[in-house]
Amino acid sequence: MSIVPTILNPSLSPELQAEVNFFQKWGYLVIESAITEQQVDILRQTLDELQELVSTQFIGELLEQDDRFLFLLDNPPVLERIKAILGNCVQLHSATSRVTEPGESDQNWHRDGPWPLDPNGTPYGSLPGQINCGYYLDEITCENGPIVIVPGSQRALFRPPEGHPKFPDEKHIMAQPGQAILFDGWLYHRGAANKSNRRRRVCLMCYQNAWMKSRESFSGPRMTKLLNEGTDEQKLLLGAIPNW
Ligand SMILES: O=C(O)CCC(=O)C(=O)O
Repeated sequence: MSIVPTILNPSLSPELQAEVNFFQKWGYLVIESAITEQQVDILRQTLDELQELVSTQFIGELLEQDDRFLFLLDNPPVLERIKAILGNCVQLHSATSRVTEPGESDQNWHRDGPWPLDPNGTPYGSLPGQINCGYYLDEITCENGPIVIVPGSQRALFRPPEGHPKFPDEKHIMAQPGQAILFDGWLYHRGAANKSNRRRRVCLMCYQNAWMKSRESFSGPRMTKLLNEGTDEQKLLLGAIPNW
């Protein structure tokens, strides 16, 4: 039997529909209680152990690194929103962690992909549907570096400016452990400088329409096992359908 969903759009409660409307307008959404305190502790512990081994700012293919990251793939509070926005045919683009050390400077404004944007899409639709989900594992403050966004910029025809000049309507999100911060990959965004004396840790799970190209191949041993033994939804998320 095919793992492709038979219905594209899930039916939404009024509350979920309101969240979708907010995301569509502003390009971001804060999900409360996306993971439990225990899960936050597990992610911190796992990431710290991993950092000891690799000591790089970014770790890619995060799900391949340790079983304790696996629950992030189809974490219900997040996946429910992702499917409400993108429809049921979704896949993972990448799973990454980023550890920003004290003294690290401001990131530049960026979009996550190079695809040009037109708010009207093409005559047939086709906006790039990619949503990143940040699980910030440390309480974010002005000191350790909020994620800075320009709400609504996901539909701007033009690319963000170079560097990190101030936008009058920029928003500094003080993410809290336990929350998940969803943002459209085409939203202008950047992490602010870490002026504190502690590391700032985030796991980033990026989802997209299942027909888009993923950055990761999901071909290591852990992902291969999930592709063989996981649920239909996990298989779809890992791109089990090799071509369309
Ligand atoms: O560090 C952050 O808050 C944002 C990370 C980010 O935008 C990225 O890794 O592309």
